[in-house]
Amino acid sequence: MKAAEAIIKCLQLEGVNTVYGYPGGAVLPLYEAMRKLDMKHVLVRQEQSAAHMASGYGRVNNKVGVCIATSGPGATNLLTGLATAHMDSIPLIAITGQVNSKKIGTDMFQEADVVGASESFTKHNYLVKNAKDLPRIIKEAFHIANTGRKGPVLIDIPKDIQDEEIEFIYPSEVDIRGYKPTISGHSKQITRIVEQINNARQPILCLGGGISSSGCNKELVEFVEKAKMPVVCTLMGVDGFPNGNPYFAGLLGSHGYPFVNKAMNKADLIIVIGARFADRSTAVISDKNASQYVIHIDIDPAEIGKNVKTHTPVVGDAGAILRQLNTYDYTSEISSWTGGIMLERKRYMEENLNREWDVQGANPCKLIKSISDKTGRKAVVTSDVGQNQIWTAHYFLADESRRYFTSGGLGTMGYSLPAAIGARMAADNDTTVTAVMGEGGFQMLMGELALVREHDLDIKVVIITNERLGMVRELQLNAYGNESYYGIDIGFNPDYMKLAEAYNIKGYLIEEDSQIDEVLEKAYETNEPCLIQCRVNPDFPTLAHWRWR
Ligand SMILES: Cc1ncc(C[n+]2csc(CCOP(=O)(O)OP(=O)(O)O)c2C)c(N)n1
Repeated sequence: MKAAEAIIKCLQLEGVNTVYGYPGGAVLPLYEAMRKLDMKHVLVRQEQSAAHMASGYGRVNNKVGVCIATSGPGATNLLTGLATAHMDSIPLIAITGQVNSKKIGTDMFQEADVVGASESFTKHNYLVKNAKDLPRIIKEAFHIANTGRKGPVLIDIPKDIQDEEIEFIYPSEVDIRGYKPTISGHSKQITRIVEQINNARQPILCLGGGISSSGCNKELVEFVEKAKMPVVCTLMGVDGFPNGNPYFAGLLGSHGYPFVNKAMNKADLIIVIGARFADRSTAVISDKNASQYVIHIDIDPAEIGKNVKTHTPVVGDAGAILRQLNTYDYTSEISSWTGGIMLERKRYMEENLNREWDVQGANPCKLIKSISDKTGRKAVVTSDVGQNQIWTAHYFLADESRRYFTSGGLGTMGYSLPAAIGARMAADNDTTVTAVMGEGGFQMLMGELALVREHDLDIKVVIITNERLGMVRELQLNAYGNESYYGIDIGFNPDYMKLAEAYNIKGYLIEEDSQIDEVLEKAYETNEPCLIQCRVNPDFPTLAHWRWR
């Protein structure tokens, strides 16, 4: 069998039925193999989107999405998408074509050292030198991408190698020397955690994306209901724990709730699970009290203690460790601490939603809260980067895991629409998919709107427009004072209603709060895609609460 056919066969044996890609000369044999072997190919409009779509596709059901690009510019376009997935530990497989193996290093047409370039953006990468290694490499790639700390794996395959004939044998097992992720927590560390919880007066549990990645939401709820401690989350952990649960306090960090950051300062015990605990989560937590005890649980030992001093490091899978913790009883008396934080949450949410802003136009917080109320439990929301991301993280209530997708670590504008397309293709029909973004992020990869109609995807595309790069404007205001704006005006916006029409999807415009419910009613009553533009005043802030300190 041709090596190219063997590659597609391997993907099929891994359960892959859709790949996101863009063809070119260096992947011609692969495309011919896809045609022959009936692999569904989704033609994206820019390779970066292929990686974001594979990410959204994989995130809904805990699968591994696959993206494909040709050599040179195709592969370099893919890199931002890979870096985005890498920062957020999202498993995916990227296959790139490469120039003929004998020509590598000659600066041949469309040659780029993508293995070198992607080194720091992938969990692992391969340059295939021998066609007969391909089945083993693909088996390994899936294993590496989806185990331990998950992440993208790139396989760069010269065109002549794709054309070779090989005997097809797909290995049933993988054995990679030096790669054996630790799953269970060390028993002594587990008993230390239990002791610490029982001695704590003001504990907090902080969740990151590792919870969804491990698929341990049930174990987590059981643990929290036993230990009765308040739960906070990073941006990647928003959908790790039911947002309606009485122990859920919400988002921490630079864009989090002020009462959560205050509680983090006061806590005598912080247990971090499946989070990098990086600057966006910790930078605003000032005057950490000296007696604060930190336990950091993560599958990647390199993350533990990297940013914050850790007293008890625990390496392992979040689910396995929670199962261990659930075998104990918890006796600490913390109900007034937990109750106090929950009361603050209630007050904060009510105050913010009912607050009269002294700016005209639609209130983006109300818009997102209404989308959340309207779509109920089986909803996936993707958000882009900027103010829209923060409004969504605050007011979209995720009740189940794998519901809120955003680019947390790299903060890649343009993520939302392609991720929603991938998510829509993988989600079941009961799940609504909504993509929220600003006009800056939308215009970065807006060509993908074509796929919404082309594939008849029921996605509600929500663009919150303020004729500015809103988040940067707000940062400039906070850093340099009033009216010190520069380089953030979007001097021309297309007519979004006509744009929707051009793509043959329905367009709705929201200009004030009173239109929100009516538009959402129409948008969600059918299974048809639509584009909703919500005009927001550029003075509407996300970061006002930074000044709480
Ligand atoms: C690819 C990329 N370029 C630049 C940035 C820096 N950046 C962060 S937020 C932001 C503004 C986003 O504006 P818009 O998409 O209109 O959303 P808004 O903040 O108004 O909701 C920019 C430019 C980024 N995160 N990603």
